[in-house]
Amino acid sequence: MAKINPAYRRLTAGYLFPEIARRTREFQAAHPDAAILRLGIGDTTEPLVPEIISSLHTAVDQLATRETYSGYGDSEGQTPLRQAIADLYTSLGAEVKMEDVFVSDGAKSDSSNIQSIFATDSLVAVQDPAYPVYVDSNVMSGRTGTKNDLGQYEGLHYMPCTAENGFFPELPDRKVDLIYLCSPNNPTGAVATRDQLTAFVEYARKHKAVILFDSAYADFITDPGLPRSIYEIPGARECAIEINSFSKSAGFTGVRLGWSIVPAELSAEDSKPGELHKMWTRRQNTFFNGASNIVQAGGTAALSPAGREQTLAVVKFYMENAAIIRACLQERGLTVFGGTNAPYVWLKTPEGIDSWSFFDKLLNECNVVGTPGAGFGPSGEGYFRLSAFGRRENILAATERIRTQLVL
Ligand code: PGU
Repeated sequence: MAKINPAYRRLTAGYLFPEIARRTREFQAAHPDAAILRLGIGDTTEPLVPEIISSLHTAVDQLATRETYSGYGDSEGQTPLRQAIADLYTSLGAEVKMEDVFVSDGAKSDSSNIQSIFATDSLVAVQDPAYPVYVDSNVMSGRTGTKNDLGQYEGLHYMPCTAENGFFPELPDRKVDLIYLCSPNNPTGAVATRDQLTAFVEYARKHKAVILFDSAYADFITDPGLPRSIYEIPGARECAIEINSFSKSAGFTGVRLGWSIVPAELSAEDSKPGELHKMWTRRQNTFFNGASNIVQAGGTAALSPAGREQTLAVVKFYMENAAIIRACLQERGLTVFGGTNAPYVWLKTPEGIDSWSFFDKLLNECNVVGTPGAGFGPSGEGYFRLSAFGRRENILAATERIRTQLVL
């Protein structure tokens, strides 16, 4: 007799973005003439750059002849791509070796799968609000109890990120085992400073905790003084795994490619350096047959000098969108965070309006979709996220409607 995994029953709601899509569809059905503009999910809209397109074409053509055809590759990824990723870190002054790099089909899979190499009774710390995958995947893995009245899953350590602390958490006041950090942050747009990351690295080394550092938006940092990788911090190779993606920086949200860095020196309380690296290798070799060879060629091209120049120009374009959104909201007298080193603008909802009510209000009055802060955790209540990844004409139309139609 088959029995279900009871941990899934502890999830209190569907995954955030399909839920938003569902509510948007309902609204559209009720208002067929409404021209809805989507600034909800952080999904790229600009085409792939020429350098990537040409490498994808070449990789497809190579599959057309017996001489150049290739089948299964190493599940860790192709050597030229792993080397290009390691070189990217070298250019930041961070030490990452080709062997530390594990290519994947995206940061979402890695950020949820990585916990499988840690004990089920690990105490997991999460920023609140956070990318919902960190919490939901730990709930599904049985690391939590049910949700309490505060909207927190029992058994997780929530680290509030609020306007008061500049959206970067205090160090845990107790011993935790795994710490998810995301910088530039989804959803708040805040970027951790070198000192803030140093404090977490020191905490992790002292308590033998492991930091799971999601840097999916690193390329959106415009301030040269801010760290783009946890490995810019001395000692991080002993205590941190970094996860990154081609989704946002190269427009691969539909193409699918990401990576994780699991350094040889990394260790946990009960392991020697090297063991976690071996375990992740074993896990990926068993569960994953590698990212598509076509896509890996595209990723390697994205990291070539011409590829970087072209993709960073698109990143700059999205950041101009963020500036347009920020300016409009400020003009309307709203309190705005983020959007300067991250593609998300995080606004405080007007007094007395919770984040799901603001979702309805913006949809009704402006036909604009955003993401309610509460969807990212209880401390996201009273906030709202707008994505800068839209097409320019849609960003301009959405901001025009916010300027003229949003009743404040
Ligand atoms: N990590 C962070 C911090 C993210 O915000 C996202 C996407 C990912 C990882 C996913 O990266 P992939 O490499 O594409 O797997 N966040 C988007 C999309 C929502 C989702 O469910 O992934 C967002 O709107 O928050």
